[in-house]
Amino acid sequence: MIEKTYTMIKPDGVANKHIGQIISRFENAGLTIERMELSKVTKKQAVANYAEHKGKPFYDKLIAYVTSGPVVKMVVSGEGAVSKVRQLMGATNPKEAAPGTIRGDFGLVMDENVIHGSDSKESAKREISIFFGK
Ligand code: IDP
Ligand code: MG
Repeated sequence: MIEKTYTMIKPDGVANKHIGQIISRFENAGLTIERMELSKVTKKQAVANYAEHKGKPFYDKLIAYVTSGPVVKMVVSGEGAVSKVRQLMGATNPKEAAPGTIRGDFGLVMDENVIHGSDSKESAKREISIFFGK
């Protein structure tokens, strides 16, 4: 079934000039870029997006990092888009992410791991509305 997901190239991915290669990977995987915006994440958006992590030891650093510079916010669609994007991203920790995945190839450390992608259809719906409105 065709579905939508939210994905975002994080500040390190933009700063290290990986935008083009990441978008190419999505398109080569048959996914469609539906919406795209280069801008900063507001504090409010960051807090809403990462609500599930509030109180964890890395939370404050995560919010500071994700709001630190421009990101590329995207809505991507396609067959199984949520899991396809998660597969292309690779494991959360770049040190454990397989070669050939976005985090495996472009990431260095857990704190700055290149890309975000919704983890379920429900998260996707919520996150699309946080970043692009209803
Ligand atoms: P995900 O991005 O692969 O879905 P989550 O567990 O949802 O991973 O964590 C959200 C983000 O929080 C991660 O992408 C990473 O930037 C950061 N993060 C998660 N766990 C840690 C940690 O143990 N140390 C530092 N940062 C972390
Ligand atoms: Mg997550």
